[in-house]
Amino acid sequence: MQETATVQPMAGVDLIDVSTVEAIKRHLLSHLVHGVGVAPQYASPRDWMVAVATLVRGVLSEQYLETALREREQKARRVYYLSLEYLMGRSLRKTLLDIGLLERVEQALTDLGQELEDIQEHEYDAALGNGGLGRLAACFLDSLATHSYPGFGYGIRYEFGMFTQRIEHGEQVEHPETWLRHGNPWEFERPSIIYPVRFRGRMMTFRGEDGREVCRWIDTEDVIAMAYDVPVSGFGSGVVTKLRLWSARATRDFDLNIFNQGNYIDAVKAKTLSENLSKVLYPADTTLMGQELRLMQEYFFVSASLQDILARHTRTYGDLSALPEKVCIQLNDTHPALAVPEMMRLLLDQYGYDWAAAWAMTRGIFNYTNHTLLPEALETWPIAMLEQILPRHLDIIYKINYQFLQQVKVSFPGQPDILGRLSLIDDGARRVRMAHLAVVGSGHVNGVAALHTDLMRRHVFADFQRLDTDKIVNVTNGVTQRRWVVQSNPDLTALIDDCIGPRWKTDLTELKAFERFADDAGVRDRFAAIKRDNKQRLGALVEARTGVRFDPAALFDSQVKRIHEYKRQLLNLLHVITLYNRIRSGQGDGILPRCVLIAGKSAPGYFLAKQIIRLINDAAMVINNDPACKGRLSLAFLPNYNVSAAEVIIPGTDLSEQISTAGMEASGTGNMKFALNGALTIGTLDGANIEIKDAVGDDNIFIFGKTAAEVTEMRMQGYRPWDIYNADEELRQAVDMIGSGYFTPDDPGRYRCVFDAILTHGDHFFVMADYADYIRVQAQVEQTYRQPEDWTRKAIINVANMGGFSSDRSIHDYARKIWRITPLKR
Ligand code: 26V
Repeated sequence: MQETATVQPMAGVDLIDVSTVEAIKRHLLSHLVHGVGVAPQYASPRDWMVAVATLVRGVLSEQYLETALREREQKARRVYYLSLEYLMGRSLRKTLLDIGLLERVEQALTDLGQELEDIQEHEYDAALGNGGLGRLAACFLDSLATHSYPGFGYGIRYEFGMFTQRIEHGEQVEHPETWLRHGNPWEFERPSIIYPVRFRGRMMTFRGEDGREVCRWIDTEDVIAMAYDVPVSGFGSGVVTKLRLWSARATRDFDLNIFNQGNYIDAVKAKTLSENLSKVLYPADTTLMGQELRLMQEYFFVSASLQDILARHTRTYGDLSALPEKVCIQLNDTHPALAVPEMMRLLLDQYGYDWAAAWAMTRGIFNYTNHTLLPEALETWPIAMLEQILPRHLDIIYKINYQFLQQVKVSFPGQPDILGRLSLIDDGARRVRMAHLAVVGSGHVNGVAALHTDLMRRHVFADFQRLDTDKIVNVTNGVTQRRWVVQSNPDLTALIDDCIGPRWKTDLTELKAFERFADDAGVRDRFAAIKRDNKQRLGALVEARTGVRFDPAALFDSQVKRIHEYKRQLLNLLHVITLYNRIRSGQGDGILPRCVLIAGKSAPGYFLAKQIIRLINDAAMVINNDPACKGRLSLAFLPNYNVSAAEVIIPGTDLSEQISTAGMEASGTGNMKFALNGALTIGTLDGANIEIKDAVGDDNIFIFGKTAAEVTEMRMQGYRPWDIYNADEELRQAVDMIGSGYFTPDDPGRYRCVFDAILTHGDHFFVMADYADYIRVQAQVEQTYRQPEDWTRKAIINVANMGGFSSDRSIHDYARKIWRITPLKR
């Protein structure tokens, strides 16, 4: 027996020596020669990037192994984050900052004739996500590790992440993103961590020896899930969280069949088919229900993750009796909601639990976050498809539903209507409602901003709210200040450090102390100079990628996010066209010079969103080439918006556009990143904008437009966009230019569909209704920007009052309200 309980994790292992610049240089040269296989004098910037990443990965591995050991020793309760999406972006500079090696590595590289600034550009963005939901998952991993929470992420290692967007003749063209083509220096391949995942087949039910009903799922088609582990560092905590990504492999049976059946080509085809499951991220964030491959992807991911969780738990604790005490699983939207019936299946069919015990455990483990109320984005799956692909799960879902509706009957006697509304099955459409499944299977359900949670309670999930008033809770989103300020805005970081010290990096509420510097002229000057430098950098990026010149003396006005009708890039464009018309009609003399930047991807099948991109580009061509606009108005659409582009755009922006139709943007997180970097917001009372307004104060934000309640009211009263159009001269002119082909004289009908959307078809997103107020408030923006002192003062007040919008706060909220986990002890 050993004397001490603490195990020496790395006993006998030489930890990597990164304590000096000289040691780092030796490691880098060695990695080039022994790892990359290239002589240092011939190494390319990418080779250097790989050498640095490999060195850093080694340090992370040491920290990860130690973290895992502490978790095991402390028998810590852990949260597992299940998400089909992680929008990580690049990791090199971020990780160097986290582990405190940035300066030493920069110096080492400089000594070796390289610059980190250059080589970091050769890392591909890990873009395993569509937008807000995926980026939130990435921020959460950062906060978990930084605050030493026992956490673990599961996802899919898509071979093709989010597509690359090119603009050809003004139109979005999607190109596959082959981010793995040079390998991924951050991951650890785990060929021995594999699980079979089964599909199709049929069920066989019989009575076991004890008389209990036993279910067998037989004649299945199987795929293997293989793990790849990506370590995610915390800032200054020494804790590393694991992100485990599954890759689909054909089973060995395939290989055997190849030899046995003699039908070699068909066997290889089948192998390729099963490996398709982890091939590509679905690039849509609304509606693709009914795509068989997507359903299979969701189940593949869920099944592998749960098998892994149960196997690991059994290894540590002997059996599953402590599972609900030690394991908590967060469902990131309904995409992993099949985890509920899958957990039941594993407990019933593999581990031999009876229904009541299995259901009690399952309900105690899961929680579900809802990220959107848009009806078309709420997942449902055809019963017929589930029957084919996951017959056992459909069976379990029916049984869950039956028992759930029995309870509903008790709670609401004599109200048969409510049964149909609450049912997991939409009988008319013959579909399974995944959100209902997730709610019924979860202890807590949360929305992502106060308004969103309120709307959940009052509308989409109103019946569930009546059933259990404690289940639905709010956890407002947040963003990590480590990536979105420390890494991407180093000069602002230095200024804040000089004023209030460095504690805000792990406790953002400390920023409040920065507020008093709004009255310090010296700090204001420095703040303004930093913004100016960041605008210079953004201007250079815009010019390099679009050819449009952005003069840093102008107001930089940005709207960057997925292209969606509800996010209303069109409203922004109507403002730009209005300014253009004023300039054309000779009213341009007093106008405030403004550079408008729009960026974002459209789902490949979302016709109107793609037309909006094209319209922006066509309008930009006319506006930017009109001599009357020179020095007054520029419009650019930056192609291929991604995390790396955001890191340049956000610090270089003066005005942040957050102009969704009230009630439709669940939270927004870009809104938080901009305000935290000293942009002022123009926005509607939607999502987290409301909480941002409450934090920064009404004088320091530009709010306009109808409220969510007013939008609902207008919809019920019968909304008449034509009346608004007819009554507003400037609006009519701008809309007519779109509808009649002003920007595309060679193809005048091109944007008729846009005109129809905002008029003929009823303007579902209330663009007409909010136009006049938007234009009015944009004029206030101009007035304020003309008072640079005043503007900068407001910007500083914004930064200082963003303390509540760190993902650290979100994670502390989840830990306390939902997960019941505590940080690891040292
Ligand atoms: C939905 C669907 C529907 C089926 C097809 C595939 C797919 C993929 C993703 C989604 C989820 C879209 C929901 C989403 O990203 N919501 C955003 O979540 C952010 C983080 O909570 C929030 O800030 C944004 O307001 C919200 O739009």
